[in-house]
Amino acid sequence: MTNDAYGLAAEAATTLRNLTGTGSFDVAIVLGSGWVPAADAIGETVAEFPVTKLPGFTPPSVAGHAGTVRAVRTAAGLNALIFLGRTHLYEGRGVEPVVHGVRTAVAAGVRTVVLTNAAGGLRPETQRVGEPVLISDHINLTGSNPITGATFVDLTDVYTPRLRELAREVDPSLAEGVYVAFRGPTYETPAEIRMLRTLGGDLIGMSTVLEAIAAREAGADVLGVSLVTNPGAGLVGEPLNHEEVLEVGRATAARMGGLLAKVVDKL
Ligand code: 6GU
Repeated sequence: MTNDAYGLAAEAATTLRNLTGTGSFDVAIVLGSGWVPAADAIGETVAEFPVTKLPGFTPPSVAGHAGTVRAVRTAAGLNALIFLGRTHLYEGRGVEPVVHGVRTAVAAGVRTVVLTNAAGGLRPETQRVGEPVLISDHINLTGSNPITGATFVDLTDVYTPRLRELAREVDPSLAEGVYVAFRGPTYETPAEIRMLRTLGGDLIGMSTVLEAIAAREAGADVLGVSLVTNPGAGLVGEPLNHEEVLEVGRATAARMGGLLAKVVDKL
C-alpha cells in the first residue's frame, strides 16, 4: 500500500485498467447532481462498478450520487471514464478523497477532464432554471486546496479556452459564467448571495473547483459545465432543497446528455 495521494491514484488506475480491460483512457467525465441521468448518452458501456472497488475511493453519502464508475466507448472511438457521483468536501473526509477521481483518471491516461455540477444561479435576470452554463473561471471559497507545499500552479486558464470554444460550437446558445464554490453543506444566506453577485460570481455550488485545480496540477485540460437548478437563496421564489436540484436534472437529461456526447465526440 502507498500512503501518498498520487501513489494511491496510480494504484487505483492499475485496478481500473484490470477491471475494465482498458489500457488507457482519453477523457474523464464527472457527473454531479442533476447530471447522472445524462450518462447513457455518452457511449456504449464497457464495464461499470462501485467506485469502492478502486483503492482510495469512499462511497458517496448524498442522494442522487450513485457512486459508480463506468468505462465507455464513445461513437468516435474514445475511451471515456464516467464518474456517476463524486465526493464533496462537506462530507468531512478532507480534500484528498474529493480529488482522487481526477487524479486516478489522469494516472489512467486521461488528458481531458469534464466536470459537471448542479448550481444555483446568481443572475436570475439572465439565467433560466434547467439551462447549462459553461464555467469560464472560478472563485474558490471552500477554504481548501488539494495541493500542499510550494507548488505554484498557474490558474490563468483553469477552464481550457479551446474546450469552451468547442462546447460553444456544439451549442452556440451556451452562456458562460464564473462558478463560486462554498464548502457547504448549507446553502448560502441571502446576504451571502448578494455578496457573491458583487464579487462577480454567476453560479454557486459546493464542488468542481478543487477537482479543476487537481486536474490542472496534473496537466490535464478542463471543461466545466453547470446545470442551473435554482436561483440562489433570496433572489426569487421558494427556499432551496436537494430534491428540486435532482428533479431539474431528470427533466433536462436528454439535453445534458446530448451536449456531453457531442462535446466528447469533438475531442
Ligand atoms: Cl443556491 N448553493 C450551493 N452552494 N449549491 C447549490 C445551489 C446553491 N444550488 C444547487 N447547488
